[in-house]
Amino acid sequence: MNWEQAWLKYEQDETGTYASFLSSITLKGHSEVLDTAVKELQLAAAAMYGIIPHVNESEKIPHEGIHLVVGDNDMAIGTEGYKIESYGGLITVYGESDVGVLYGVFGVLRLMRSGGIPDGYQGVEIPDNPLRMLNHWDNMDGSIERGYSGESFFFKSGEVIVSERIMDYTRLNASIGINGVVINNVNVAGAAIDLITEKYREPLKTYSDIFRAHGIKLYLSLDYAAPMDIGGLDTCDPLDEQVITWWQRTLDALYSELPDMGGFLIKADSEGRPGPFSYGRTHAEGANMLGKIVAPYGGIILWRCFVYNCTQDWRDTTQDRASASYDHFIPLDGAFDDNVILQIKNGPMDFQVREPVSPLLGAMKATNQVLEFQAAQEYTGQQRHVCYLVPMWKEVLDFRTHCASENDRVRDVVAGRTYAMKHSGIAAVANTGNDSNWTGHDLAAANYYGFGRLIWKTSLTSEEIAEEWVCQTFNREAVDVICNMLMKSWPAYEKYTSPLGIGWMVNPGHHYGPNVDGYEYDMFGTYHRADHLAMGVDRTEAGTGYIDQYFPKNKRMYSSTVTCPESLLLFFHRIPYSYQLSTGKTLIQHIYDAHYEGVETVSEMLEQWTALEGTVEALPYMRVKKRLEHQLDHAGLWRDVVNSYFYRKTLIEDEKGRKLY
Ligand code: BDP
Repeated sequence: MNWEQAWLKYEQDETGTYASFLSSITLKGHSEVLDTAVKELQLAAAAMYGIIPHVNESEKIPHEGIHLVVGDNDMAIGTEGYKIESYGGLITVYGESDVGVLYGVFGVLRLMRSGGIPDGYQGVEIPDNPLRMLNHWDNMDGSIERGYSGESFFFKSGEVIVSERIMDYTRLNASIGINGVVINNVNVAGAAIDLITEKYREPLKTYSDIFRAHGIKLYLSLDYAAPMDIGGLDTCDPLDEQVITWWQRTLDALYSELPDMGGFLIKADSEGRPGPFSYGRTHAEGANMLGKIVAPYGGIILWRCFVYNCTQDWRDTTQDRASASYDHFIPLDGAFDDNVILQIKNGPMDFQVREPVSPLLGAMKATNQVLEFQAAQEYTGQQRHVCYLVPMWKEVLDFRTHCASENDRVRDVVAGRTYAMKHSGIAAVANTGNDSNWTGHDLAAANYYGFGRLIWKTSLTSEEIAEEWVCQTFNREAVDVICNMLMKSWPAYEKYTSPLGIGWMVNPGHHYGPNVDGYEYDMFGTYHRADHLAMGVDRTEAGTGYIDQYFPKNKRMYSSTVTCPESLLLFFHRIPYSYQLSTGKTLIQHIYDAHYEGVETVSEMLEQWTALEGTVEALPYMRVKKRLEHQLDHAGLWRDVVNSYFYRKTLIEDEKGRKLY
């Protein structure tokens, strides 16, 4: 094995603090999940203290060591929750189920290596979100759509890979509470269309077995046109009997061998994907057809709401791509079956560095909803720039939708606290690959770790999550510096890229690096609409009317330039360059200054990192240093391109007399 164990590398602990606890494990009964829990403790004991714990099978309460207890406790902690208690020489982990105990074991190991477990410690953890999922955009040729960490570790040259890395990956997921994984790209193409056929059954069974032993369910992305692409039919109309029979036969066969598959993720009728629309059917008709087939197996259908007409706002400034999801799905509220869940991106556009919260979240009162984040940094530096996304995700989760008088934050909606939803939760587009450090940039693993921890417990702060991660990945001496770098990385990225919520300004296609007009004069565009006087998109009632999609309080807030949060000013309004912001600066001066400040922060980050030489292991130290050097250079390019662009548009000089090109 030449890859690294990310935050699960259990390092030697010379203090010996937990050696006696890890020297004996007591439990009664067996299950594959409990075996996983014991194995993890054994791994930790060996690496941290060089000991092989004694495993006792007993009903009696031991005096020391670690005691794993399934079932027997008087607290309502749900099927995935756990309780940890530490008294004298004994740490007890209770769970109502074996999965709860496994999460508890990871909880114990995390505490041992970050905050500590003092005598008398008692802690109860119950996950906030029922579905906690990763979506991989991995293709069967081994490439990853929007992947910035090497190739896939699931697929290679049309085959499903079964390697030790799958085991390590699964452990990483279980340690942060992930309970569902979609392994293939939602833009299903090539060999992936066959994943549901007999051909790939064996390796998928192996995946499913490994996942099951870690409390995780396997999901696949489906090609909605599969009845045509592999079934030999000439339609994929969801109401056509032959189509229904084909799906029934195919999915029955799949479930007969993979009985605990979680279900399927589908992107239909968007970005060139076929779907029910093509046959004049609704999304509900399209999704429910599949829902009914998988329901007897306890399966679910995750139906993505990333649906828009790519060319709708071209040559028509009253049209607005941001409105698309809401327009499509609101009329269908209540029409989806119980086991169908709509998966909604956090913003109305597409994972920009700053977007308002999608107005769909909270607006559907009778539809299961899952929120979708993107850990892969497609528009946020592609894992060559540091951009710690947990603070962004927290802002989304904390947003008050005003869909109800209480419990109306996004985090309430997706946890199922606002409306009675049968299924809900959070998914993220994964940021992993086969690079030895998993995420390309070593610091991007904070987004992988942070995603899991945050959706498990949305009240954790970004700083707490960062600190835990640094303690387990690097070491305590590096905590302050690395946390500080992480915490300033998203604001810095925002400053040196596109201003005040307008987004985009990237090179089309690969989406890396500045290109202010890249998507401007384009029929698949997303527009800043800058001319020599003003920029931004008027989304008020006088403009595209998008703000109507929010509940009244938010609509009012966004409709006025005074109450609209400044960070989103250009998303909602068209603003003259001379407009004065709350800081007293004009819009144009803000653009100039913010771009300098952002680059300045990156330069500080590079200095901070350089000072860690010797504190952080040499290999990651060098890798991160190289990427920070690139980031500094590239941030400078962003600054100069954006500032010069607006200087030439406006011919307004920078008050500070800095060079413009
Ligand atoms: C965009 C990506 C594109 C994906 C699409 C999606 O650029 O590669 O196909 O999202 O979410 O961000 O399906």
